[in-house]
Amino acid sequence: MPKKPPPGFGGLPAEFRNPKTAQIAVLPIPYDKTSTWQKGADKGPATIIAASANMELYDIPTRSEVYRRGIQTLSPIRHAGSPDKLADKVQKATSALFTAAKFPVLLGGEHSISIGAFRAAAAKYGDSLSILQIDAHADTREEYLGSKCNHACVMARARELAPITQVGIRAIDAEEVARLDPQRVFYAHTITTEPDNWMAAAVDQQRPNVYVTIDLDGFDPSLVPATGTPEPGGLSWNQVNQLLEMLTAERNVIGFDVVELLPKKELWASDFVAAKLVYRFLSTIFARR
Ligand SMILES: [Mn+2]
Repeated sequence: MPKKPPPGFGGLPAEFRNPKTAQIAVLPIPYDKTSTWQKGADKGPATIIAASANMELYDIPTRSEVYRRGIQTLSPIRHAGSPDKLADKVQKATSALFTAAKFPVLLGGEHSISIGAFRAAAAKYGDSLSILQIDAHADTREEYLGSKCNHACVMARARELAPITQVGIRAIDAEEVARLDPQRVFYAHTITTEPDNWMAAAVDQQRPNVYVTIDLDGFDPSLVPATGTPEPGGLSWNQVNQLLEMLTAERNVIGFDVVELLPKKELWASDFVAAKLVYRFLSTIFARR
């Protein structure tokens, strides 16, 4: 029998996933209720965690081993009801992590899982908070299919709490365009044709504390094809990493989520991109602490 990797993100030995000492907490939220095209995002968290057991734990750019800070993996939030009720549960769980001084990493699930985390972050950081989104879709519909917490409304809920910055956007409804702040949207087509000064502009407009929400469809589908609503013309691995490095150098990142992986067995590279993204971002953040 092949040896089974230890449970939890990173496949870490017990001493590095000890809940008593871990500085980082991974919260899986296998929720897929409001997605409108392909289903299966509820398989995302377990798939990312399984892929993460195959990563090298030394991060080359930061020359660090962030797992030594301790990464605990919490029991998943399992919820089959409305996204509105889910937001309450996620808010409570995220607030508890802030109170325990643990750095929260939420794994979706579809994008509606982020709403509770935005609320917890806003409750803790108030006017010093901004929210940075990487995504193909603006997700700024006021209401969709009868809910204000549908995945298509996530960033409309976010901007009620804090200023938002949207990066990689390339799918939007005309009604959403009319209501957004053009200074705070970095469309994918401008990112890919202009030099990298867009990154400094995106970072400059952040408040001191930043929550980051990463929808994996923000990447180009040639890199991450396993999402429910793929859109061509997305960001590259290096662009996303550069942006997150610049952000981390200039601002305090207080938590993040990675959402919308829709695992397909034959597209396993997507699973690994998601796992490595989580680990790289953690390495970047904690190398400065
Ligand atoms: Mn999204």
